[in-house]
Amino acid sequence: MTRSGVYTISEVEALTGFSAEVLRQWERRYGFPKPERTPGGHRLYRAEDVEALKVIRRWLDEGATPQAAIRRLLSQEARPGELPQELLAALLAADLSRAEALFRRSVKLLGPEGALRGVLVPVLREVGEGWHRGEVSVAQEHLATQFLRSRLQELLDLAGYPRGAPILVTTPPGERHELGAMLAAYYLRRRGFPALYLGPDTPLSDLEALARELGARTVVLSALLPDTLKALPEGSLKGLAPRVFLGGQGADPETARRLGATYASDLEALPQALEEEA
Ligand code: B12
Repeated sequence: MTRSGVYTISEVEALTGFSAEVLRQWERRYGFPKPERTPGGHRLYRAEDVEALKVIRRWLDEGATPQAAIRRLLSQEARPGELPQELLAALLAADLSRAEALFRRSVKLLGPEGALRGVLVPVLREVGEGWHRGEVSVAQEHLATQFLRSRLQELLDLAGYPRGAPILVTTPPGERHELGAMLAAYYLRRRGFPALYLGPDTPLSDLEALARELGARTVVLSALLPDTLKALPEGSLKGLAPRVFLGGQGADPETARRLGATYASDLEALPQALEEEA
């Protein structure tokens, strides 16, 4: 196994007995199994794919055709439109194996970015809003956020780490909402930028020192709470690195300007903004 829970095609061959040729053919014909790709284009399979292939093997041994077995496997799973709702229900019921299967299916059907945008972020918002309204307990919120955070971290790890001077990604001091920063790091990595996610709530003096030490030319900050930004003195983001981008629902162009950063309006446009500023 290359990394935790991730397998190369030859490892999947060894574990399931299906040849690489068969695996690629099924992927083309049936869209299953649908591995992630490394930036170099190599297939990376998940533990769930290996488990599903073992189930398929059993059904083939019992006389099913590959097409029928794969159809049967896929039909047992939730439909795309139901995924956020089903995942939310699984998380609130603390059924993590179902939650895991639903998230995998989201990635399979929608691709990693589609699953993040269309499933992970809406579910996270719903859980958090439920918590803010007092309908979801602190324990349920923690479990769900932790689960979703780990899935995002996993995708971030799978996206690989391109070479070059790192781009430091974090949240401003006092800001504990970290999923926006993790998403920003993910979008950058997927597009070949060496984004390094530091975790949330980094003191500005430490951030500046680290940027200098690592030769980072860019810092990206995600802010959800406008008040944490209001508390910062004028120009306080300016010296962190040659280029500092500020985004997230707590940020706006005026505040970014006051603090000495460039406002980034959305994640899709962030990689382009970085290239333009370079
Ligand atoms: C989950 C959550 C939490 C979790 C966070 C867990 C974690 N590890 O991150 C917990 C429970 C800990 C929490 C705590 C609090 N929360 Co809260 N939380 C949320 C919730 C539900 C979702 C936030 C989230 O992670 N979203 C996922 C991100 C990815 O989505 P997003 O923010 O929409 O991001 C999009 C864009 O903004 C953009 N983006 C984000 N970052 C960046 C960066 C760049 C560079 C770019 C280009 C774009 C970009 O892209 C994203 C995708 O479209 C929001 C509700 C909401 N409506 O957002 C409240 C919310 C943010 N929380 C809020 C509050 C008040 C708090 C607390 C103060 C509550 C309290 N009394 O303790 C604390 C503060 C903690 C702190 N000091 O930071 C308020 C903020 C209100 C405000 N405007 O000030 C909100 C809006 C809830 C509400 N309706 O009142 N929260």
